[in-house]
Amino acid sequence: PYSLNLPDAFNAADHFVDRNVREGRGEKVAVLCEDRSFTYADIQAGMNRFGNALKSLGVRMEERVSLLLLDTEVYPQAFFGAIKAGAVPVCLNTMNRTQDFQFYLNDSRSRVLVVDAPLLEQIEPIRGSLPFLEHVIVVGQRQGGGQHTPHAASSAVQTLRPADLDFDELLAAHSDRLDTAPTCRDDACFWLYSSGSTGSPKGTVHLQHDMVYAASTYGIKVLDIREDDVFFSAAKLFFAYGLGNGIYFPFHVGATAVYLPQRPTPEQVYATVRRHRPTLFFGVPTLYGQMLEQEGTMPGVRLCVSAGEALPPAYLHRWKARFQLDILDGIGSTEMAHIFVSNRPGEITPGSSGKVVPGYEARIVDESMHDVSPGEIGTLLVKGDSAAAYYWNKHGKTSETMMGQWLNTGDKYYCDHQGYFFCAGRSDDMLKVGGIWVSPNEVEACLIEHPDVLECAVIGACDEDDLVKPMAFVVLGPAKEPSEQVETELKEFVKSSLALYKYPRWIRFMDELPKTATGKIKRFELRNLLQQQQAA
Ligand code: 3UK
Repeated sequence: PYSLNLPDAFNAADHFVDRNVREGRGEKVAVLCEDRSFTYADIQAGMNRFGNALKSLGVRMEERVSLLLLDTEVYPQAFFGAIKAGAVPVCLNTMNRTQDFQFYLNDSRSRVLVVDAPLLEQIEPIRGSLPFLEHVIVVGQRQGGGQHTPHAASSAVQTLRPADLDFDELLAAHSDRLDTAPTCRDDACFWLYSSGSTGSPKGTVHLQHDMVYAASTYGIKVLDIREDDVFFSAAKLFFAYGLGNGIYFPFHVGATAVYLPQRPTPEQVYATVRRHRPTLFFGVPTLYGQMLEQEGTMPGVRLCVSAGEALPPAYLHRWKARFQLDILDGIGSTEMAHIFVSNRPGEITPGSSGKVVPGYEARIVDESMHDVSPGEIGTLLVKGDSAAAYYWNKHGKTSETMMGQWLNTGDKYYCDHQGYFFCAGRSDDMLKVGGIWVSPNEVEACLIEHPDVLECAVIGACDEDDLVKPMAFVVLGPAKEPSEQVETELKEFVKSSLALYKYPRWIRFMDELPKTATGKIKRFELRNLLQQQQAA
C-alpha cells in the first residue's frame, strides 16, 4: 500500500503555502486573476493576516468557517488562513440559493462566513435564522477598496451592515506573521457538502493529509504536475474537482494557478487561455461541448482534463481533431477528494473512465459484496488515503458509504480484461447535470409547491450530445390545461427557488403517473417510456 510518511504534527497550510516560501519560491507567481498577480509571499502574508483575524474574532481550533467565494486570490488566502489557524473551512457552492445556505451554515455551525459582495444578497433573507453565525466578512464591498472591486461591481450594490466586517480592512489590521496551529495529520482540515437522493446534504469531513495524498497520486503520477505548469480550472474552486485543480495541485509543486471569477462561458474561458497561457486545463463535459461550438484556440496547453460525469467520446474525437490535444477523463468524488480512476496521457480509451490511479484500489462488487467477473456490472468501491473520514453528524450515511477501508461510490461500473473501468449508471436516482449533482426528489418537491401541479416526477433525459438533463412529468390540477405558457411558468418557478442548473429542461404533461401498489411513482417506467419514444 501507498504511504505518504507525513510526520504526526502536520498542517496542510504549512505544506501548501509556507513550504513554497521556505524553499525559495516566495517571489514565484502563485495566482493570476484578471489583471492581478500574487506571489507565494503575497498569498502567505494574506493567509497569515486572515488567520490572525479569525483568532481575534474568537475562532478556535476545529471551529468551522464558511467560505462563499468566487474564484479569486482571496480563496487560497481564506482557505489556508483558516487551516493554519486550526479552524476548518467549509467550501460552499456559490450557485446554491438562500435556503441551501441556511442549511449549510447551521449544520456546520459556522461561526464566521466569508462572502463575496455579489453573493451577499443570498444571505440577507436568512440573517435572523443563523443562530451559530457571529461574524460576516464581506469581500470587495467598500468602493475604491482596490483589488476586489471589479467583480463586486457586477451586482446590485449591497449595504454593508454595521456589524459586518470588510475583508481588506480586516487583513490590513492584522499581522502578516502567524504561528501554525498544532494540528496533526489526521485532524479535520476542510469540509465540502455532498448531496444525495434523499435527506439533507452531507458535510464531508476531509483530514489534513488528504490533499497531499491526492496531489501525490493523481496529480504527480497521472498528470505529471510540475513547478513550471500553469493550471486553469474552469470548474470552480468550491467543487472538490476545482479545489484540487486550482489550489492544492499547483501549490503542491509551487506552480501557478489562473482564476476566472466569472461564469465559465466558452468566450471567457478562451479569453482567459489567451491571456494567461495555462499548460493544464480542467473542465466538465458540458463545457467541452460548448467550447467545441465556439471559435477559439488553446495555445500552450499540454493536457486537458474532464471529470464530473462521463465524457462523450464524440467530444474527445472532435477536440483532438481541432486542437491536437487529449482530454483525460477520470472519475473522482467529493468523498475521495479527487480522481481515483483515470485515463493516462497517450493511453486513452474513449468511453472509459480509465484505470485505477496509483495509490488507490478499486473493486466492483455484487449485492453480497463479492467481486464480479470482468464485463459484469456491479457497484464501484474504492480505497485510498484521500477518503473523507466521515459525514458530519450523519452516522447512518457514514456507515453506509465508508465501509471500513472501502468507500461505496454508489456508481454502477464494469471492468474489462485490460483493467479499464466503464460507467454504467447510478445505484440511486441521482443525476449529474453539467458535472453537478441534482436530486430528482428535490426538483419534484419544488414543482409540487406550485399551485397548478397535482403530481410530478423527475428523471434524467439525454440531450443532443448524450449529456443528462432533468425532465419533469407533470399532472396538472383540474383548472389548468397544458400549454407552452404553463411549461415556461413551471420552469421559471423552479429557477426562482433552486440553483439554476436544477430546473427541468423539458416538461411532459400527463393525465396520470405510473404508480406502484403502495402509491410510489415508478420513475423507471417513465424512463422506459422515454426510451421507447426516443427509439421510435
Ligand atoms: C460521477 C463521473 C463518470 C460519479 C469530482 C473529479 O464529480 C466529482 O465529485 P462529486 O461528488 O460526484 C461524484 C460522482 O460523479 N462522476 C464523476 N466523474 C465521473 N461519472 N465519469 C466520470 N469521469 O457518479 C461519481 O460518484 O460531485 C470529480 C474530482 C473530484 C470530484 N469531486
